[in-house]
Amino acid sequence: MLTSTHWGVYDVHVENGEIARVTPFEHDPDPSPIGQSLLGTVTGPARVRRPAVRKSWLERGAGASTEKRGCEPFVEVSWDEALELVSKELKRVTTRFGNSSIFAGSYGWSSAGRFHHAQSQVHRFMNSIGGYVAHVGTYSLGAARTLLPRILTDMDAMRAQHTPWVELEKHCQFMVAFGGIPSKNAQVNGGGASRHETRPALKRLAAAGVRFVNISPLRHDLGDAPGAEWIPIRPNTDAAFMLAIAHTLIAEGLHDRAFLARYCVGFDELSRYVMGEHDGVAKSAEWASTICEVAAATILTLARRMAANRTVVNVAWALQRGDHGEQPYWLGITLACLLGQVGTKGGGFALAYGPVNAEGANGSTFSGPVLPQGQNAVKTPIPVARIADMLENPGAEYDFNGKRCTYPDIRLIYWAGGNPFHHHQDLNRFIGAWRKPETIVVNEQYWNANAKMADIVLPATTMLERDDIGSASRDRYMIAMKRAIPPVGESRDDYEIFTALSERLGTKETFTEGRSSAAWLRHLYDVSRERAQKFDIRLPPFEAFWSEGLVELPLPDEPAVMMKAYRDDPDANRLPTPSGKIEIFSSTIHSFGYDDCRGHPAWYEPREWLGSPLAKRYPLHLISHQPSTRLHSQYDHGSVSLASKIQGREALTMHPVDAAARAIEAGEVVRVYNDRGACLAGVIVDDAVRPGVVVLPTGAWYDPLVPGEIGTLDKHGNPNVLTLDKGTSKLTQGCSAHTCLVEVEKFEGALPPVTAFDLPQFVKR
Ligand SMILES: Nc1nc2c(c(=O)[nH]1)N[C@H]1C(S)=C(S)[C@@H](COP(=O)(O)OP(=O)(O)OC[C@H]3O[C@@H](n4cnc5c(=O)[nH]c(N)nc54)[C@H](O)[C@@H]3O)O[C@H]1N2
Ligand SMILES: Nc1nc2c(c(=O)[nH]1)N[C@H]1C(S)=C(S)[C@@H](COP(=O)(O)OP(=O)(O)OC[C@H]3O[C@@H](n4cnc5c(=O)[nH]c(N)nc54)[C@H](O)[C@@H]3O)O[C@H]1N2
Ligand SMILES: [Mo]
Repeated sequence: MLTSTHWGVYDVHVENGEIARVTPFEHDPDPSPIGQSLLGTVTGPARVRRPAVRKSWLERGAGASTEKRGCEPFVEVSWDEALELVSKELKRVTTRFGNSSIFAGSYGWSSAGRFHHAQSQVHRFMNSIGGYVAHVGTYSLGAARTLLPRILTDMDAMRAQHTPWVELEKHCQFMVAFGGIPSKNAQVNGGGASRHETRPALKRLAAAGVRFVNISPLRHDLGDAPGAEWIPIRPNTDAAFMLAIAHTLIAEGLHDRAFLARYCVGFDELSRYVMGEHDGVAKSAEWASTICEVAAATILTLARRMAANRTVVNVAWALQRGDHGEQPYWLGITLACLLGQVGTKGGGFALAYGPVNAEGANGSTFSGPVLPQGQNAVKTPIPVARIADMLENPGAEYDFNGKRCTYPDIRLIYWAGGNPFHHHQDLNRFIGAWRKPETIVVNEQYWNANAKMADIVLPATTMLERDDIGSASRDRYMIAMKRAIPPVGESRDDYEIFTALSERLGTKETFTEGRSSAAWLRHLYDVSRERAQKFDIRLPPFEAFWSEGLVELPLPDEPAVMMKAYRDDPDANRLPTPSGKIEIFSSTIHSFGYDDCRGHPAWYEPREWLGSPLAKRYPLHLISHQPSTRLHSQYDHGSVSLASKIQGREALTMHPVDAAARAIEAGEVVRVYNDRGACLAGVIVDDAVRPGVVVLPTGAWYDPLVPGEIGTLDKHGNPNVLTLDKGTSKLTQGCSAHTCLVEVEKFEGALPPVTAFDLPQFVKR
């Protein structure tokens, strides 16, 4: 039976009602091992099996002892009782405070199946009962999604144009990759990754003579491109590095004046800044070398090579997930404009190859079923990563993308398909903010911190327990995901849960439109089948698709070339910016008057970085990047993730010099700390990371020494007890996770056991 996950398609073999084996999809040239983590987890002990309610909430109702979230026992209840409690509470809150007091932005990746996509389900449900406070943007692309439409085009429109590997192989000569092209990340793709292409492609490109440069604190970020050169830049200083390349190109007359004049606005403003006419500081290679700790000669040589070759400037999403994350994105595009190769096969910019499998895949931009979410009557969404600000400051004003906005007053939170105790920064601050709402309801599959920190937990099925369709833009196969096993425990599909709640709230017809899940699946398929015709794709009828188990989508007639249409005819294909051109200077952004994001890209010191005074106390920059052994927190309790732990803790990589200076040896457990918090981690010593930088992947399930307490030690290695919770700028308010300084010391004393995967305490009423 095929199933699709965000990290690949697998054949799931069931024997005696148990998952016996998981084998890779036969058409996948480079399957991800993460699929093996389904074994033993889906039917394992960490599943939420019955509805459960936090004891004080059950006894005393909404708002009872919210400081006890995370440390109090749960009482298991029947579905009938749980649904009655939740529906009554929704009625109370909406009647008394209005729908704008419900936060159900519910950010998160959920599962790959498109109908049972939990985030879509909860949004649809909330819209059907009068709306909710939503989120805009993502943790992935917070700065980019808001910036790009102002200077280039919509992020998704741009993403769909990425020149595929097959073309780069023929035309690209030089790949300059900021943040590398980490194939650990390309294991993943939202909605599915049926054919993993990135790792084999990097090898083919290298064999075809493409030279790679990895500008990153971590050598492994281009570990799969044979012969890649490594420039170990100081984290969060890429904007300075890029400005110095611009300076070199301009000073040496290597920039393409004709391209800049025809396709861009604002070169003169940028040039004045770069040459130091504003502030008397030329943004030269010499200038950048002290900020980035990269030799000036290295920057000069790189700039000249970029001009002499057919060059792609690739900027990993990670670079905009830091304070002032707009700047390296704006500058990456600007560098490609200076080189004048935007719109050519094999040149220009990419944003980015590496984060997911889709970029570089030569696939159709068609994607299959989407559950319609309806209309939201509440018009006060927040930028997704500003949740703690919102909870702490109801009624407060903040800047966002040219507007003054006001935080709503949240009384109830409903989450399905995401894990804020995985994804949000500064978890100790967040735990305090999380105490503000009167009620927190989650639909969860596993007893992770998301479930343990809630008041009411409703057990949700996994993709192996329901029928669904897996599909993603530029992915080659659409997958019929057939139920492999019955629901575990008393778990129910999110759709069933919301149907039952709607029934109690009198909105069932609006939510279900009279369809069962089977009817929805067929309906959504039929709608997408019709839409496919616009892409010249003929999909088989539903029955044929379902019995075949998959459908292969045809390749596009012509592979995409990033920005080619614009290059070919900039008048007929004006960009959706005010000037219709690429905006190196944006008069709109300039008009907002923000001190942290002016009208042209520039260097701003991040809140904390290795060049800041804080580095005296916390001399190590923490990179909390995506984990290679799982998707975020999903399947951290699976075999693949567990095998990578050291003494049960998440592995932290540090440079031999930094380890020796602290008398730390590989395999030991350390305490990683700063003013915001502390966690334990197991140590890997490796010179693949730059001195002064430590790397601790995200996703270890939050595991407090004293549950529920603010500031307690995390025993397991969740980097978000350390990270900075600050908007990237007033313009974009994205997440700044990669901006974080820490210190590391050997952990002395008795090692507390990891309890992250244990069940909470249950008591009888
Ligand atoms: N420090 C740091 N933090 C980061 C980042 C970083 O780089 N550094 N990256 C950020 C980024 S880019 C992202 S996208 C976020 C990711 O953050 P999330 O998307 O919130 O992380 P996941 O672990 O994927 O959370 C999915 C949750 O949904 C549950 N789930 C899965 N399927 C279903 C389902 O069908 N129904 C229900 N009800 N639940 C389901 C899972 O059990 C899990 O708890 O993290 C962000 N956080
Ligand atoms: N296996 C796996 N793959 C995933 C995910 C997962 O959880 N697991 N999550 C997916 C998601 S939701 C997303 S959004 C994408 C994210 O994709 P990215 O945002 O690109 O991923 P990261 O792993 O955070 O960062 C990539 C690399 O950037 C480097 N880096 C960090 N900060 C800096 C900096 O300041 N300068 C430079 N030059 N380099 C820096 C780090 O060394 C890091 O390894 O990944 C996706 N892919
Ligand atoms: Mo993401």
